[in-house]
Amino acid sequence: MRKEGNHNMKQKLEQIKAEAMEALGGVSASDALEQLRVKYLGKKGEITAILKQMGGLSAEERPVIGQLANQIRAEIEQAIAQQSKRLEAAALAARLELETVDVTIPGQTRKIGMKHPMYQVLDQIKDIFIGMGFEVVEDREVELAEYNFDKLNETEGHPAREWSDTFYFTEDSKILLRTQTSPMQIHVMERQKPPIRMVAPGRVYRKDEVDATHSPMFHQIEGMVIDKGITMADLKGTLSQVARQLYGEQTVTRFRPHHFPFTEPSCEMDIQCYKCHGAGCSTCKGEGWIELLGAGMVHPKVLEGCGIDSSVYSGWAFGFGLERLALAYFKISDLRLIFENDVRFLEQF
Ligand code: 2U9
Repeated sequence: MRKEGNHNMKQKLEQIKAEAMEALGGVSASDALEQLRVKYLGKKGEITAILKQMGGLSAEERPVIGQLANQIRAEIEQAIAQQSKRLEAAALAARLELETVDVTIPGQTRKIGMKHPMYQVLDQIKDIFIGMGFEVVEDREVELAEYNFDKLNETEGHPAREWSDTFYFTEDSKILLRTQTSPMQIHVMERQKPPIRMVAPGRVYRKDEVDATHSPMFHQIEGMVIDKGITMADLKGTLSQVARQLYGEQTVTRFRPHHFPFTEPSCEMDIQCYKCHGAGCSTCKGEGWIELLGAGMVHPKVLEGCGIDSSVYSGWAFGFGLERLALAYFKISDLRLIFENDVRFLEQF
């Protein structure tokens, strides 16, 4: 009976070992491994159950079975430890695979915006004037006709005041979208005593159909100097210097007589073509000269209308369209490109 018990227990232990080893080989998760450890080696486990039965064995048999049981426990423990290591290594390999970064894949480039070409030109012009001590002024786009026309010596009957030319807000034609930036100079003269040195950039509106050279909204920049003893020589000297800073030191300027209601005398300033130096080419359309801006001595009536004594003070003013200047500066052929904001166009500047 005892012999049989001994034999049975040995067999049972070998069977446990074989079963445990097989089960361990198939384990693929650490919690399943822990379950097997409890099943075979735990307090209520199969080996412990065998050891508990050893009381029924003889004094000679007990150490034999005990030794065998301990040996098998040790073998299972070792197998569990090995399997645990294998599982950890497999988990690490899987994580490395999952989290691999391919440093050879080209990075995602971020599109960085840039300043609109017209505003690049405007910034340059503002910087030039700021460098000469001018103040940059901005003001309202909805104006009184009085400030947009009357105070600029554009009285009733002036063609620019036609309903077909101007965006009016009211039937009585008293409120409108400014057609020029000039009312900003009127506002400055009304609130500030000379000396005045200012530039006034901004949007202006006219009832024009859109085409390659027209838009119902465009930008102007105007400027004005008022002080004692200001003459046409100041106008010519300052504007020629601006042209040289914008187009290069070698730039040659010329002034032609013109007419504006708000200046007397009035003129237009051309620069000699920077490409052909006066010979005539495609840039200057064979002229040798490129028209840049209009200017003149502020009309005494305009000064007086703002409460400035024209026998004491005089001044000069200039104005030009920013889009037109930017088109020429960057050799852009169509005004509409300036407003469409197609990035393929904008990226080129
Ligand atoms: C005041 C007094 C004088 C501003 C000036 C021009 C000449 C001029 C236009 C040309 C084409 C602008 O883009 S455009 O429509 N302007 O040529 N502007 S002198 O003279 C002023 C302005 C305000 C009080």
